[in-house]
Amino acid sequence: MRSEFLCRLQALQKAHTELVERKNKKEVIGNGVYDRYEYPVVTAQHIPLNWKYDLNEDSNPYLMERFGINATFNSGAIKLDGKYCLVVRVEGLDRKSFFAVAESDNGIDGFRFRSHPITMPETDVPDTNVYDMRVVQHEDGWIYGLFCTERKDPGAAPGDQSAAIAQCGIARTKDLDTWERLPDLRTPSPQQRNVVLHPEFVKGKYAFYTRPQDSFIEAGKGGGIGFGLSDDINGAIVPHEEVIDPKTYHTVYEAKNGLGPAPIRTEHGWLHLAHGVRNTAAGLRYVLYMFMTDLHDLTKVIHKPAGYFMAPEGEERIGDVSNVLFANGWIADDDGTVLIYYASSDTRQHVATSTIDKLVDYVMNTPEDGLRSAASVNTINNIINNNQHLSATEKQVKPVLAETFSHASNR
Ligand code: M1P
Repeated sequence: MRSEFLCRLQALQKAHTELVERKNKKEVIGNGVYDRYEYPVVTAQHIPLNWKYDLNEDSNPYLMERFGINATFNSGAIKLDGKYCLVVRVEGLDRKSFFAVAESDNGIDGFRFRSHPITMPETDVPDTNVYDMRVVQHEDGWIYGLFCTERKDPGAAPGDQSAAIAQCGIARTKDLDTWERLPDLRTPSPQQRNVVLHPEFVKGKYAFYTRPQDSFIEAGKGGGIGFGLSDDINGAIVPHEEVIDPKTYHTVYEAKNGLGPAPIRTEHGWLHLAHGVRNTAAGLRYVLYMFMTDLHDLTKVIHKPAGYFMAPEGEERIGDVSNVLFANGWIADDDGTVLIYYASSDTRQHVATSTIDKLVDYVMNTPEDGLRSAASVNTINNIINNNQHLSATEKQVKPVLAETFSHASNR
């Protein structure tokens, strides 16, 4: 007769295998810019059983979790040796985050964690919490991981157990397994989160996108996405941060914003994905938006569609921190496909797919924010009026066969 332990183990293994091997399905129709998928790509349940359970019946007869996982989200992304790799922010029940690599053959399903989480070396000042890695293949030959390192604020009032100082940690690797930790980035700002390394040298220097910030939560006076250069990466110092994409009154990035993954070079300019935050009666709302910067002057925003690119929908709206989409990883594939790895509500990791052509079209041809209601009405009237000039045949809406949209293929 099988023991209770064995029955439970087999049930856990079956559920895990079914989850990891589940095929993902592209959602029907979409908005023409990108396609969402039915299932998240990485969840807390994807974590290998042998990370959570002591599998020895003698020491764990009830087969109970010894290290529970709360969430898997905000992943950096890179294609390496033909695999789609996510450097996932894994958060334990103990609230501490760490990094772990999950990889897949097609980028939309079948993500499996490598055998161990990343053992990230530390600087002389140990990290209390590390999270939100941006992974970039730099032209110097290294893969860099820039992430937030958080430590208790030594100046916090007695009894204040939440005041923290956030800074940008920097590490580099060739294989995502073994990492060399470099000194944290130094900038004029007392706090730094959402720092991204530009993939190319600029004027022979390392270029950083930053987020000047006064306090841990507030983005501070002025604020926005900053840009600055450093002579070196090993002991990086950005002496001057120039705000290139400011937070702006009555927009989706009026409270704060931050760059997502490293930008993608296109023939028209650098494509950027960022998150914007505004305050609501229900708390902060995080959405994703896009813009493009000049190929030669990285501080010049040349196109910026109005409003958000993606916002939380359906179950994405609910989680540990509800009403949040956050993306710090995307992969531009050789065939022009772009896999956008976005997380919802600080809980789970999703993918959406688009192409370079579609994203460039979206960024260059979507009207900009007129910053007033009257300007929005004017934009709609222009679209309606232009449609009126079309011939009757062009305007005719033909019945669409359901099958046109029903073949939910992979990518
Ligand atoms: O909870 C939403 C996000 O809040 C922070 O982002 P930001 O610094 O832009 O406010 C981060 O903690 C991020 O991890 C989190 O998803």
